[in-house]
Parts: sequence; C-alpha cells; structure tokens
Amino acid sequence: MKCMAYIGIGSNLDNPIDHVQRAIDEVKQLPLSRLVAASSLYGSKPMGPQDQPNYINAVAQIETQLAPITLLDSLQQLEQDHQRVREQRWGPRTLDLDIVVYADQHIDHPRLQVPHIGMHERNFVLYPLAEISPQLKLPDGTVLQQLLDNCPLADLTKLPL
Ligand code: A4P
Ligand code: MG
Repeated sequence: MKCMAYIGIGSNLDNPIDHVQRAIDEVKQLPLSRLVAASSLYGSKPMGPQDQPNYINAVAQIETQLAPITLLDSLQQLEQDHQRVREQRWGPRTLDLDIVVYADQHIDHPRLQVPHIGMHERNFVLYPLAEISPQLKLPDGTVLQQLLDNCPLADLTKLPL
C-alpha cells in the first residue's frame, strides 16, 4: 500500500545546509519510495539548549510502501551515515530525521510516536510543511492552518534558493 509521509529534517553542525540538502537527496533514494516534494531550507534558532548553533530545517514529502518502523530504521541509518553522535537530548546534531506524519495513522510504539509529538510547537516543522502541503489534515482532524495560527513564525527565515 502506498502511503504519504512527511519527514522533518534538521541539522546544526558541520555545514548544516549541506547535510540537509544531502539528506533530501538520500530520502529521494529510499527503497519503495518516491519524493513528492521538498520544502525550502529554513534557518531557525535552537529549541532547547541555547548553547548550540542555529539549525537548518526542511520537510520532505514522500509516497512510500515502507511500513512506519521500516521507514524509521532507514532514516536512522541515514542519520548514522551522517556520523551523528547522540549525546545530549535536544543537543546539536549533524542530522536529525523525524517522521512527522505517516498517512492518517496514529502510532504509539516504544520507538515511534506519530504524528510527531512536538510538531504543534515547532515553527521549523509547521511552516515548511505548509509550504508543500497547505491543506494537510492530521489524523485527529486538526487542519494545519489551525496549528500555524497558534505557532508564531518568530525568527524562522526561509533561505533563498
Ligand atoms: N522517535 C519517536 N517518535 C519518532 C518520530 N516520529 N520520528 C524515537 C523519529 N524518531 C522518533 O530521537 C530519540 C528517539 O525518538 C529515536 O530513537 C526514535 O526511536 P533522537 O532524534 O535520537 O533523540 P533526540 O533528538 O535527542 O530527542 P528528540 O526528542 O527526538 O529530539 P527532537 O524532537 O528530534 O528535537 N531546534 C531547531 N531550531 N530545529 C531542530 O530541528 N531539533 C531538536 C531535536 C532540538 N532543537 C531543535 C531541532
Ligand atoms: Mg529525532
């Protein structure tokens, strides 16, 4: 079965623009998947500990036949390929790939919660998402526009192409 999924991409170490652009390319090559759209790149201030560099964020939309956990495995493999070292929660990273939305599924698994629990308060997820899928509805019926209304753009900046 083909499902629409949205992947949140973030990086704030070692030339983050390059990590995010490469990640989009790698997501494009995931097995049994097709890249439908990729947002612009956005610059954002760190959420969480402030003593870390600013982030580059983007969102990719894919159509995939990978099951959610298989998709998570593939994304974690890509994170590994970018030499990501997990040290501090919400700390700096070369590449972070989150499954933001997977079809109309609500998933509560020890390794995977979807929709991503933090998305409501993350302008660096919601605004790129709106750029590629303004009509998106979450499984509970919430429309993306409602979330945007409650999440200021603040200092999120769209990078020029
Ligand atoms: N996991 C559960 N649900 C998901 C999901 N929907 N997608 C599990 C991906 N993974 C999911 O993640 C920890 C575990 O979450 C994974 O092993 C997976 O099984 P992690 O990325 O290894 O750990 P973490 O990053 O230390 O914690 P967390 O809570 O996942 O951090 P986030 O939410 O990824 O946030 N500021 C800006 N401006 N931009 C950012 O992108 N990112 C973070 C990290 C902090 N501040 C940021 C940004
Ligand atoms: Mg993560």
